Amino acid sequence: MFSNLEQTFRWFGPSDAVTLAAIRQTGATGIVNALHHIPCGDIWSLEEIKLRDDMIKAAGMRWSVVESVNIHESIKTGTKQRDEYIEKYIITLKNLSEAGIKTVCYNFMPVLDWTRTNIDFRLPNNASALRYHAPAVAAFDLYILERENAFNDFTPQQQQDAKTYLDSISAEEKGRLVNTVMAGLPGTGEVLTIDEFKDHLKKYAETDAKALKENLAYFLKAIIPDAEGLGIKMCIHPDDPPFPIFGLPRVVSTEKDLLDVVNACPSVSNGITFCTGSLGARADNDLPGIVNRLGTHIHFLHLRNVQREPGGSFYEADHLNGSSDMYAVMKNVILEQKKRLESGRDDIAIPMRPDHGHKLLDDFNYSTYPGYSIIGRLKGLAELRGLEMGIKRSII
Ligand code: DNO
Repeated sequence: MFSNLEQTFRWFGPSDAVTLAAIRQTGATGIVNALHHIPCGDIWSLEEIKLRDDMIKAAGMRWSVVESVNIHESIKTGTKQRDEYIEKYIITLKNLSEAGIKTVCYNFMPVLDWTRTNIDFRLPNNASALRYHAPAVAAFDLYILERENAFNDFTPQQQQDAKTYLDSISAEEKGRLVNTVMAGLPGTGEVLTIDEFKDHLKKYAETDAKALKENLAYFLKAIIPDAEGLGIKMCIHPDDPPFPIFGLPRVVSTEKDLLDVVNACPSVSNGITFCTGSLGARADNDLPGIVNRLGTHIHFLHLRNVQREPGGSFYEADHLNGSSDMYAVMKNVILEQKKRLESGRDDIAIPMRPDHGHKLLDDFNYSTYPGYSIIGRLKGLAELRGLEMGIKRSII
């Protein structure tokens, strides 16, 4: 029998209402963390990294994965300053490596990280989930942001649904929608104003999907040789949702996109964060098949489930239920571990985390980052580790 997946849990740092002591009780042994207080693009000093690492060690766990060292917008849009930011990025990687932290997650989504329209969507049992409601996004785009040419991106039916949705919500709900959509990077309390968002959009006027993909390849070619030398495994996180929104391109949404990423600079250091929740929002993403075909590049697993709804909407379901077949995904992950063992690789214990969780029970008494409640995630982790054990014992 080979080693299990490494059970990890995301922690947002000392300001997180979920403490390291609480996380330890979930059974997780690894922490997924970032220095969220350092502005995107700035170097993470060795001192700051060590300070954080010491906190995690003192709590009896290890800092397994950095999620994320975010990519400066100039790298995504390919401006003149990008080389300067790439140099800084590499210094951060050097410092992380020196501190012994070797798995680094990042994403290449323009301007916004993940996007939801409702962070308190009640399920029949009154648990609270996150939801992406396509008519709400369209309403925001067409009638609140009033983006130029936005009407071209929606069918007459979608425009009508957006209007109906907008007319049905109160002023307060409208304010909540704006705040939810404009929430910036996870781990920060930052919310963009509409004007700031419009300024960001302008910067993408010249950057279509083709250019964004080229800029990603440029970034990879620049950093991967250093990452490889440092023993760092980079793992790109897919787009969430995995399709373009607000006229912004998205280039890490499908299996083909992931293949383009790994082929842009072949190296063990150029890998993937396999996020079932992000990729699973598209019915045409064959999740178990992706693990089967691209498993060798997977350095980090985000396991959660979405329930797809008609018209591109979805909400976050229980970890084992929803539109994606978590059994089939887990089975192929275990088969990937077996392949690694047989080929002499030593990265069998792929770090995985229960991605997001519902708000349940006592979770309502804490203010946590949307999706990052403790009990909801503990439930997800417990289910996933049981699934892993059951499958492993029956097939190995
Ligand atoms: C959401 C997360 C994402 C993820 C980044 C990775 O909960 O999965 O925010 O951390 O996109 O860079």
